[in-house]
Amino acid sequence: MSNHAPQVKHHPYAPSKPALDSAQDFYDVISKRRTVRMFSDREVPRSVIESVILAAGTAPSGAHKQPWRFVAISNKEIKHKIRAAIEEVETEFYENRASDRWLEDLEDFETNADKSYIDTVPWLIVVMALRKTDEGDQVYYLNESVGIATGMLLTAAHHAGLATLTHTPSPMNFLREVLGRSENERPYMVIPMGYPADDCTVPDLERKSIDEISVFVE
Ligand code: IYR
Repeated sequence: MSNHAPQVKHHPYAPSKPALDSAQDFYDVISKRRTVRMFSDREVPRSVIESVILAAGTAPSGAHKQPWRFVAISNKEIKHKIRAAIEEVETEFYENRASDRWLEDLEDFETNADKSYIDTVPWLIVVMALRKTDEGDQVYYLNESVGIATGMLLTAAHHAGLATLTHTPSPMNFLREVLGRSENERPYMVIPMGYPADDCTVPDLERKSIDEISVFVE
């Protein structure tokens, strides 16, 4: 197969409102995204998850190698297996590996090694970074590419009214084994995806202002 893609006419996306209105509308939507740790067991159809994954798969990637795979798990036994394995590494983290400083930084989030929400949430998406493409091609900017795709996955889920949690148990190579994936797939992030629990609470956090997060050079 030749890698040489012919050029075709680009059809730019044109929002129905002027740029400022569109930008503000989207900010209104995305600013409601919160990382949650309390999920409902309300079902989410596979078709919704497929659309969210397709959206993530539109991310740009180095040389368009699309070096990602999204493993979507709803199987209760497999989720439970993953919960048990994650709780094991997290127990080690909280008891031995984390510095006092790190634990102090986590206090606001009231996190601990109990990951029972994995049993409750309808879907667990394990994002895999591909060291090579399925055709054996070299990939480029792997972390950047998969990071962008993961951000788009979170955004697409939020847009569909679903909540997520970005979870990075460490180490997480055990996931490859539990899921029967090849050596070529490096577990990158674990993302519980579903509706928040009715009584879900989140930390009262503030986000940085435009002046703090930007510098304009005009
Ligand atoms: N991985 C652990 C700890 C943890 C670390 C960070 I940095 C967070 O923002 C949240 C949690 C856990 O999942 O509990």
